[in-house]
Amino acid sequence: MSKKILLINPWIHDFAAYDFWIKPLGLLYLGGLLRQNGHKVHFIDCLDPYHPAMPPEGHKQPKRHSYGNGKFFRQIISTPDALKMYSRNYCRYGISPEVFRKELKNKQDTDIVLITSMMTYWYPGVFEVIKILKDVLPQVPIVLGGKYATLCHDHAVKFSGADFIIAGAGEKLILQLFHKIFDEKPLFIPDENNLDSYPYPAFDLINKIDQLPLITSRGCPYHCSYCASHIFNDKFRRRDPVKVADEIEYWQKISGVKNFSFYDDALLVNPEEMIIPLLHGLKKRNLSCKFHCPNGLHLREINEELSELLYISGFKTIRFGFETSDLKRQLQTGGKVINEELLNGVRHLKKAGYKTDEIGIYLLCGLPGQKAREVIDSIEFVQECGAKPVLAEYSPIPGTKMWTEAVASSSFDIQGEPLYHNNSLLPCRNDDFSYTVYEKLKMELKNRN
Ligand code: B12
Ligand code: SF4
Repeated sequence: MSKKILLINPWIHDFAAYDFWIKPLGLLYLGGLLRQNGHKVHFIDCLDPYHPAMPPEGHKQPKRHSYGNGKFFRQIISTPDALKMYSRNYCRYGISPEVFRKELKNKQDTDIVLITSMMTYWYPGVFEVIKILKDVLPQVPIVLGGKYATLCHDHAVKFSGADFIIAGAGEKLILQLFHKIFDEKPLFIPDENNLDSYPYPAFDLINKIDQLPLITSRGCPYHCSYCASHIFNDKFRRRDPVKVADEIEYWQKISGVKNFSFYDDALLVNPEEMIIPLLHGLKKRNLSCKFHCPNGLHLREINEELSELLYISGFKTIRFGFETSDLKRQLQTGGKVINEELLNGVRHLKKAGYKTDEIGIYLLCGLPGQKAREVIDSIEFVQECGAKPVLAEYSPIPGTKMWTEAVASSSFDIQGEPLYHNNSLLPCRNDDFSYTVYEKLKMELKNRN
């Protein structure tokens, strides 16, 4: 029998948060699948920057940009005890709890709630949602999944208050859970080896679509020691580029959306398998799109042809994962890129028309044992190549190869308290690469731009 399902994208609690094309893609994929199985799906997005009941009187609307990124609503809240040593404001990003409660009160006939979770250190926003749910809809079972629920599974089981906690890709597991709780045999089970058998995400549930996330693959062929990609997907699987183009065309036709963000771990790898046919396909369909890649792209694949194709196809925000110019560390951490590839890549991108400021190069800083000199050299190398360095503070992740080293090097209890995974704390900083050095570098980069 058809069930009423409520999907919830929880608040972010943090010192800072910016909507860098953030959408709960995994949760909305599950929404699409459950709908295909005959259920009714509703959605509350605690991060909705356009919620009609917001902002409360006297407060401002968050500033948004035409590409679909921008600020969230924000309220200062009390800092958790573990972070009290910081004097910075700690905030709840998203709609107010009053507005959330009101929405819940209108959903008394809900049979089950599904909550997603993103960064491990954002769990307090998830817990607040669960606490309110237990108050307003006390009889309704709560299922928690997503990044935090997977990477800090034991912590979530112990402290979240959710009734069911699911680790990893949710498609198969949520159908199994429905069978267990409601004795519901699935009407439709997608083929995990064929990503195109997954129904489209339930994007129509988004209040106002200003951009949509896309994913053309799951997983990554590399295994970098600081990255959790393999924990979510042990194999690299891709969609058919024609089916991806169909999906882009579909969403553009029904919602008019022009801005899309790619969430892939390895969008450009083997370009002839995906990005080249995809972009040629879109060109034939005469679609006018703008693409944004806030998650790092691979530099190895960037040649003259691909650079031109990205430029003329409307890739407006391009960021690349370079991480460090130190060859030894490049090889030790997974070998996804070497210096020569950055140099050549930037040359091709510039020739295609991109300007220095448009080519963002992520540099990981605050890695266990990393010296300030390595970060400074990396910044200088990126600048010499003619691109823009973007510092990405290392967030230690349980289950990754680097985790043991991170635990040993951090002065924070990162094993016991996920709040200390927060990249903005620089959890694995040391006396040489200290917070002061980091702030100085960050300021210098800001002043240059
Ligand atoms: C896209 C992305 C981003 C986007 C935003 C995405 C978003 N939705 O918010 C951007 C670029 C902004 C971003 C930023 C950062 N990110 Co990021 N990001 C990702 C990425 C590549 C993909 C996430 C995704 O949507 N995947 C696609 C969907 C389909 O998968 P999914 O969300 O996992 O959903 C599935 C399951 O989890 C599950 N599921 C999900 N919800 C639910 C709910 C229920 C009820 C159930 C049953 C199941 C379930 O089923 C889904 C379908 O299979 C992941 C890496 C990865 N491979 O997952 C890193 C990742 C999440 N990011 C990470 C990091 C480190 C960062 C940064 C800190 C990087 C930095 N140093 O600057 C910043 C932090 C941002 C900030 N502080 O504001 C880490 C996590 C760190 C942590 N401690 O939690 C990850 C894991 C990458 C890594 N290094 O290993 N990121
Ligand atoms: S290439 Fe990127 S996504 Fe793949 S394992 Fe390395 S850091 Fe993770």
